Parts: sequence; C-alpha cells; structure tokens
Amino acid sequence: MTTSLTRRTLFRAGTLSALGLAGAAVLQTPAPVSSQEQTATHPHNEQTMFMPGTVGEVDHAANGFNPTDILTDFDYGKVSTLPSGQTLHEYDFVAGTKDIEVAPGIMYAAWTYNGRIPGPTIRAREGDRIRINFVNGTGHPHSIHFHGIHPAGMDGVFEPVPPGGTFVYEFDAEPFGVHLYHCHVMPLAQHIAKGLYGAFIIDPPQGWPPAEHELVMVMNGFDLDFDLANDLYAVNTIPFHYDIHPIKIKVNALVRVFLVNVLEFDPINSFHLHANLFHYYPTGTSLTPSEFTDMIAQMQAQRGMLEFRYKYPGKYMFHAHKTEFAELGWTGNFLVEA
Ligand SMILES: [Cu+2]
Repeated sequence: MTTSLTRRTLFRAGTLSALGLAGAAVLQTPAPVSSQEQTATHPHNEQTMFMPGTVGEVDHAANGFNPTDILTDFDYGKVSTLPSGQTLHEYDFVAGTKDIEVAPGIMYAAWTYNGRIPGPTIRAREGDRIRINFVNGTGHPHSIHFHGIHPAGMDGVFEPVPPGGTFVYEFDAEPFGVHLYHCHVMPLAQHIAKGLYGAFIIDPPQGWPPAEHELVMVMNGFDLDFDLANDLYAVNTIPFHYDIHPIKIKVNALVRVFLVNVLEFDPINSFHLHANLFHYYPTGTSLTPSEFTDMIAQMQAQRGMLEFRYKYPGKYMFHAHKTEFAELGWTGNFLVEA
C-alpha cells in the first residue's frame, strides 16, 4: 500500500480512535482504486466520481478565525508618524497555545500568533518602519523570524524568547514583495508545523496597480499524529473551506493573490488555476511578471504574486496539482459573477 493511501485511510470511519483523536470520520474521499480496478476496463465506478470533502464544518467562532475573512484581512497595525516623518506600523504579537478544530471533530494542539493560523497578515509600504512587540505566552521558547532585509539582531534566530519573555522587533520594511514570517526556534520543523507563521506583504512605494480583489493565501498542512508527515492540506488552514465557501469575484475584475507556501515536511507545494492562466511575479519583487501560466510550484517559504481575470462567469476550481494534497484538503473554488 502506498504512503498516500495509508495516510488517506487513516481518516476513514473507526480509525480515528486509534490515533487518540476524538470525533467522527472527517474525510469523504473517493475509495482507493485497487490494483484489480486499475487494470479493469471500467475504472471509474460511481464512487470515484464524487469530489472529496469533509462532513460538516469546523466551528470557526471557537477557532477564533475564519479562512474567508483571512483572505482579505490585511493588518496595517497601529499607524503613526515618527519624528523623522517615517510611517510606523506597530503590532502586538502574542505566541499562545490553542486547540484549533482543523477539520470537523479533529482538534489540533496548535501554537499560534495572536490566536490564529496563519498569524496576522502584516502589510506596509516599502520604507515604512515595522515594530512588533512580541510576548511569548507559551511554555516553550519562540521567536519571529522575518524574511526581507533587516539587521542581524532583528532576525529572530539567535535570540529565542523564553516562556513569559518579550522582545521588540523593529526594522524598515524592504524590499517590496510577498514575504513571510515564522518562528525560528529548534526543532524548527515542529515549531513551524505547529502554526507559528504568517504572511508579510510590502507594497511598492507607488503601490501595485489597482486590483478589484486582493487575496492572501497561505498554503499549509497539519501532521495530526506527529509522524512528521502531513495528514491534511489547506489554504489558510481549514481543508476544503473554499469548496464549501467559494471565493466570490467579478467577471473581468483583476484578482491579485499573494501566495505563500509554509508547508512543512513535504518538499514542494503547488497552485493550479482552472480554465484560466495567471501572470506570476516570483516573490512579488518585480513589477514585471516572469510567466503566464496556470500552474506554479513553491518550496517551503517560496512565495509570489498571481494576477488574473476571469472572462466567463461560473465556478472554477483552484488546487494543489499534487493531487494527493488536493484530495486531503487543498482545493477551493472561485465563483465568478457577472
Ligand atoms: Cu517556536
């Protein structure tokens, strides 16, 4: 049996108790195709035609965040002007422990920045000053490591913040682009996998061209049984969320997606757009796209900007084109309206 089938069948009825997880079966996946079926002349039986998904929905209110809101929740912090005239964006960040319902009935003992996964989407303009007042409210040391350009002491690597400790990260936002932040305390893979990460967007000095829709998508996953392999995959944490709640966009409207891959354990992630192509700006650091495509791949911490318009109204999928990830949660829909 392949790894993917082993992982997928973990979530069939009756197997969750073996993992010590409370709750009902969550994944409605099409049945695995047996070797006999694969060689049969009619492999697509009725069952395999169903789209995968979850039964029911997580309690977003109890989680304290909703992936639909996270799409457009850009956090500029407390904005003020320094004596030098520079714009200051000031944030309070608290690392905490929190049980997150990552799929219906499946609780995950997470570590969070400000109670959510991904953490707040920090957004500022190139040259603005960023100040983060960080409090570590957990029992483990943590930090915040930002991608971008800043002094060594602001890099969040050699100054782990002890339980109950505080640290102030302060630096100028540069260069413009799509970036990210995450905890950088060892063991690094676990600290990231537990939920300590978020998107960090720096607008160009003159801004990007106006877009009707700007959306932040953080590709992530969850290792529920701590075997260093993911069991669920998603954009903005909750598997299949944008299947149940399609992202509404207007026909012919410019859509800009800030896409970040933080997925731990798997070496690569991907984004595929249906019935359309997008302009891709790697890391968002150039105003000229590198490619016009319907498919890009990102390693962990790779990120970029996608721009597209839908010509025809209707419902269109987007998903990881590692189809195993798609079956385990990383799929969604755009609902294009006239
Ligand atoms: Cu940490």
